Parts: sequence; C-alpha cells; structure tokens
Amino acid sequence: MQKVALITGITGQDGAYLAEFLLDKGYYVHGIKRRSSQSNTARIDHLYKDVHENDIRFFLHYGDLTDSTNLIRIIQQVQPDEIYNLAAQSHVQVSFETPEYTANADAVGTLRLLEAIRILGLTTKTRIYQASTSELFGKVQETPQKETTPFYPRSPYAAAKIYGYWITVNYREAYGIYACNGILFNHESPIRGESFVTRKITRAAARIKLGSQESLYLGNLDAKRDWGYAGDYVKAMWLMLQQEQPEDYVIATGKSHSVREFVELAFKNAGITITWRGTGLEEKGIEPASGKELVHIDPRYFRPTEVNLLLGDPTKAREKLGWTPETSFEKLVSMMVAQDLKNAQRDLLCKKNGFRVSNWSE
Ligand code: NDP
Ligand code: GDR
Repeated sequence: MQKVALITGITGQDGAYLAEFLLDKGYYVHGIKRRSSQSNTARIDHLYKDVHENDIRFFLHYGDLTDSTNLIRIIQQVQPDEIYNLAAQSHVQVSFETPEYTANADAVGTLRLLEAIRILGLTTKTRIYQASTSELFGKVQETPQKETTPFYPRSPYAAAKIYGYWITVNYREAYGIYACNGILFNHESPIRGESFVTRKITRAAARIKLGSQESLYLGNLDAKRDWGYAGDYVKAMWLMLQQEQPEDYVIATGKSHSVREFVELAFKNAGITITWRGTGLEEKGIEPASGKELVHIDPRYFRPTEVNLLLGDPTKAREKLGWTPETSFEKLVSMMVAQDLKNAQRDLLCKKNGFRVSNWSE
C-alpha cells in the first residue's frame, strides 16, 4: 500500500525538498498552501501535474495553520499516514515585529494539528513530525547542543516553537500519538528564502560579480551557525517517522561557522577577492582589494536578543536513524553561489532584452 503524507508549509524550502523526496519514495503527497495574491508555488511547480494526467500523486489544498476548521477538514479528507508540520512564520527577526501572529501560527498552529488528529480518531493511524529548531537552545547552556541540552529561547519565534515542541511531547505521552520533534539546526539550499542570511549573501555575491548590485548590508557578522544542506535534512525528517518508537532528534553537521566566514567563502566562490579592513570591522564592514566597499553593517539587522553560537551534536541521529549529513559547508556555499550566478545571469538577460524580471506586466 502506498503511503499518504500531508505536508504543511509545502511551498517553503523544506516543503519542496520533502515533497520531492516522498514522491520519489512512491508516496501520495498532499500539501497545504496559503492563499496569496501572487503565486507562491515556484518551488514546487515542477512537481505539479495537470489533474487530467495519469498517476497523479501530488495534491495541493488551500489552508492555513491559523484555521482549525480547515485543518480538520483537510485531514479528514486526506486520512494521512504521516503529517509533516513544516508551516511556520519562520523568520526570527520578523518574529520581533509580528510576535502574536508568530505564536498563533507556530505554537497554536501545532496544537491545532495535534487536536485534529485526536478529534478525528487518527491517534493510532497518523504519525506526525514537528519542525522544531536549534533556536530553542538560544542562549546556549552547553556546547555542542544535544537532545538533553536545556532550552533558553531568545525570540518570539523560539518562544512559539518551544510551545510547539512541548505540546508535541505532551500529545505523544498523553494520547500515544506517534509524534516526533526534529530539532534541526540551520539548513540552507539554492531555494532558501532570500532574506535569510546565507541566501542574502550568495545572491548579493552573484549580483555584485555581474554588476547588477553594488553592495550588501548585513547585521551581526560574528554570529555562528551550524549550517547544513536542506536536501540532506528532509531525509532525517522521514527517518524519524519510520522507527518503532517516536523520539526527538537533533539534526546538525557538528561544525559551526561565523556569518563572516560565510561571506568570505561565498564571495570567493563568486570570484571576488575581499580583504577585511582590519580593526573595527563591525562598524566598517568588508573592503575588497580594489578598495571599493562591498559589505556594510546596518544596525537594522541586529536583533533585540541574539543567538550567538549554535553547534549541534547529531550523535543520536547517527546511531539510531543511521543519518549523517552528506553535504559539506564548502559544497553548500558553492552550490548556492553557482545557482545565484545563473539566476543573476538570467535576470540580466531578461533586462537586456526588455523583459521585466518580476512577473508584473504593464
Ligand atoms: P520557509 O519559511 O521556507 O517555509 C515556511 C512555510 O510555511 C511556507 O510554505 C509558508 O507559506 C508556510 N506558512 C507560513 N505561515 C503559514 C500559516 N499560517 N499557515 C500555513 N502555512 C504557513 O521555512 P523552511 O522551509 O526553511 O522551514 C520549514 C520549517 O522548519 C519551519 O517550521 C521552520 O520554522 C523550521 N525550521 C527551519 C530551519 C531552517 O534552517 N530552514 C531549521 C529549524 C527549523 P508561504 O510560502 O505562503 O509563505
Ligand atoms: P536564523 O537564520 O535566525 O538562525 O534562523 P538567519 O539566516 O535569519 O540568521 C542567521 C544569523 O545571521 C545573522 N545576520 C543576519 N541575518 C539575516 N537574516 N539578515 C542579515 O542581514 C543578517 N546579518 C547577520 C543573524 O543575526 C543570525 O545570527 C533560521 C530560520 O530558518 C529559523 O526558522 C530556524 O529555526 C533557524 O534558522 C534554525
């Protein structure tokens, strides 16, 4: 029997990689997408087939984590074997601007899904994966961070996700639902949202190289993150739901790099040599060999409370799930820059031939 999966947040980075992964495994994949005034399905359009074709295994439903009636209806209709709850207001800095909405979608949204499983009598049928995060560790109490490391959230996003974490544990213990938290450290890819720091950097390096952007404005260059590749991490999500017992797992590479290091490597990959100015870098930014400033610091990108260092210990995932990251930091950066160079080239070509780069037409 082919399994049925329901993915919330299917239009996001992880949703797209996971949908592709599950379709390759022969699953029927249902996804929940939000209604938006412009198409938000660019990352999954290549998976979508016309409903009149044969062997349709990919379906999209309109929905929102803030609307429980709609979640109940979709789950009742789909009867999923597995739910992957990836939907979230996932931007840490934005969560300081929209704390209530972030709590509604990320915290109460998780509760709504768990309750839907319970209300519909699916507690023994449906397994659920909750997208928990290394942001739970926040102001870290122990390095490297593992499943037993205490949490200390440092943003409205992390505070909302901590509720999502504990309500998942509670529904597992209270109702016997097969529910797992994946405590995933940062994972990136060429389809990462453009306002997360990695993609912001690789996109800027490519566009600066091709002359379509002058400079890049960043915040805290000294923050360190354990960056992995999203394509590797979705496999871990799936593995968590295939075990005998539901448990929570840290998913990470076990290596940490600063934002500054990411900048250096990305620009190098784009063929731009940069040299740091020396002292007072935080105020001055980076200066290229040519003397022209490419990277500037903008205080707007500093957060009211920052997470300075994240470094994960994925030993449990390796030992119990047989999962290891396959993509190195160097490979990840080079993949992202290579794709952004192609994107920048395409945009330039469009512009040169009189086409708008956005899909706005006159
Ligand atoms: P993205 O921001 O790329 O995707 C988020 C998805 O959630 C999008 O499909 C978005 O829809 C959808 N969404 C947002 N709000 C709602 C809502 N109210 N109702 C329904 N859907 C909604 O995130 P990622 O793919 O990077 O991350 C996936 C999940 O994993 C998130 O929960 C994130 O918090 C978590 N996470 C991510 C990590 C990472 O490094 N990437 C690390 C650890 C955890 P739309 O496209 O319309 O905006
Ligand atoms: P993060 O990712 O907050 O770790 O959350 P992000 O890429 O936004 O920030 C990483 C670090 O870079 C610093 N930084 C900047 N960040 C952004 N976005 N823009 C900048 O200009 C900039 N300059 C410096 C930040 O201060 C921070 O220290 C991501 C999200 O995917 C979450 O959903 C997920 O839970 C965590 O990763 C794990």
